[in-house]
Amino acid sequence: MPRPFYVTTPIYYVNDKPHIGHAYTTIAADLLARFHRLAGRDSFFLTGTDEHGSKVAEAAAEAGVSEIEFCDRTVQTFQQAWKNLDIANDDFIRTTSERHEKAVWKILDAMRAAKTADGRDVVYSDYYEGLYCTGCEKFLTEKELVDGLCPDHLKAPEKLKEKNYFFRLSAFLPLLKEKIESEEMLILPQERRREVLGLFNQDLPDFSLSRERVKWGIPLSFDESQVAYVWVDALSNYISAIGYADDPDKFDKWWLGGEVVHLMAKDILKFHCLYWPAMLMAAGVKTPDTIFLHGFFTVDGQKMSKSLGAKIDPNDMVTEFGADGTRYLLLTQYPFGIDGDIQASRFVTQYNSDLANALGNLVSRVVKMVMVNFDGRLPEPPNGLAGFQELFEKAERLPNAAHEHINHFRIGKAIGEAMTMVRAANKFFNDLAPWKLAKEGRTNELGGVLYACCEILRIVSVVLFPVMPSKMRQLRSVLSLGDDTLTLDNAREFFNLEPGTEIRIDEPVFPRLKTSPRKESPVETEDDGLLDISEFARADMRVAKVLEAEAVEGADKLLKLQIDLGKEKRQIVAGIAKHYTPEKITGMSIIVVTNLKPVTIRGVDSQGMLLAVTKGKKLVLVIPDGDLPPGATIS
Ligand code: ME8
Repeated sequence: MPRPFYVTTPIYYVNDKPHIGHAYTTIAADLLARFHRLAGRDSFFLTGTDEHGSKVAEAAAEAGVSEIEFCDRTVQTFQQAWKNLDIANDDFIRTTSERHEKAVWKILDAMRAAKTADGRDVVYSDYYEGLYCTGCEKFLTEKELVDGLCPDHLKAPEKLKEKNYFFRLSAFLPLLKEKIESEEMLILPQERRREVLGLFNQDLPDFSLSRERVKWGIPLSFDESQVAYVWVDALSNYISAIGYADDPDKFDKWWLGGEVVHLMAKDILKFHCLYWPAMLMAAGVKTPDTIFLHGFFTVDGQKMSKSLGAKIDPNDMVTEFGADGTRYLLLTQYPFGIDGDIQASRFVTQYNSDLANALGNLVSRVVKMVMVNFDGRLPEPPNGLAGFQELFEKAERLPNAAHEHINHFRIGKAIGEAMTMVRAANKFFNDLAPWKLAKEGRTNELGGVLYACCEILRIVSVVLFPVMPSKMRQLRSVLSLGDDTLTLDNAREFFNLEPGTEIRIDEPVFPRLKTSPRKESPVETEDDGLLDISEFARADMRVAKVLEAEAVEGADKLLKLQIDLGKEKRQIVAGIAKHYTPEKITGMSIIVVTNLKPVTIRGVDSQGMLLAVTKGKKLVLVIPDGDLPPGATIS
């Protein structure tokens, strides 16, 4: 039996409203827990809220209510947002709860009782003086300030001196480093792991476990003049919720016996990758197995920080795209683990292209043909149909391939595999033109095509269930399937649908969304393999000027180009070296597709693709007519 899977999100600050950054981590954690459950693994998914600290006290005072009233109110906005997004967390931890308070006392007691290898106390009392930003809830170093201000909050920090209890971090660093190097505690992606290992070369002073000035917090059991430092309080949520202080069996199962995975963005790397494991080591508790730090994204190029910048309310997205559409869109913008930019203006076209056209249309077309030609009963499986073997092999690989991706946190790739399968099924359907088979009375072949597509849809409905639980349940009910067969094992079987099963659809699973009145196309268009305008419009093509060009070492067809796109400069790799010398192409204006996923070709990063025409054996660049400036959009 695999180890139980325990996944957490950060607990979010209650003085902020939920935005799509919070939603991103929470949806990802939900997906992981659901996927592992599909694969037969016992899973527990925790999220919650971080409710202490001076910022919350300030916000409550501003709202004219007590701190706890303020928290009670804002916690609901998080809980409601998660409900709207169909988040199935197993527990919700609040740092103002009694069980949490007990756990904080317990871990602090354990740390206080601990001695370092050379016999010193792990926890000691001392004075701390520093520049404190109430926005960040932390002391900032001079180096971190920009023009004397906190760069995140644009406020000058206050100079504070106070008595604190300190944690002797230095005593744990060598062992902690070893754990990270040996991957006993795995930090992912590798780039973040390197970043954490780099921190060991810097000065890592002991940190405070308590605060004297902050009043809204958990008072220390051994010194009521102090409250637990908000990060010590917050980090303990990961164990307080699963019984560290009050339910040893539960704690044994999920923490000691489970695979513990913390998800978050890289903004809180140091607290999670250094302070938290060091605290656990001091308290004699196992460290987490994996810390996965996904990317930090911007919205339309703007930073989405706590108090500044653009934010998108996930509830608004749910209103527009539904819970499932929102989950799908957020998780497919860029690979999990790298930074990205979210461009909300692209959501509708992507929804229509991926969900309404590719997936939704396939369902509608296949099921309607079963209803019309086979009286709504699933026909017999195919026998020797062109392209079926190939499709079948792809489908057979899908569940394991997706599982493997999920095991390695490649969420976008797992979803991508399922969508590639959907597109392959569409192609199979189009190639075999079942509408012609129906006209010609070739019932066996027609039935075979429809059966094969229903099978693909069944497999896809399992693999995409963790992403879009309610839509995939809807799809499964079209195929008369319930939750009893909603397992990865079931998806691994082929020819699993019983001929004769009732197959019916009353309304489209993914109705097309209106783009604009002018572009609107009727619901349920037949997919004839042509792109609709909105799909084509997703390609962002621009005029670019070639600034520099050079050959790519070891690749005689490739040139590496530095291009000017008006607002930015980029590097692309193009297979035109046989047709254009670096000298000839330098200075030319060309046309580049700019919104492709970055790729690495022969070890060289390429962020875009130029347009060229094949003329016999020659390649000729497509060039703009007239003197157009770099960055001009091709529409
Ligand atoms: O830091 N891109 O809470 P928080 C991606 N209470 N993810 C984002 C994001 C963005 N632009 N913005 C926020 C705290 N997130 C502490 C945590 S845990 C013991 C205490 C997500 O409300 C991401 O998961 O500021 C990030 O780590 C988290 O929200 C920060 O949430």
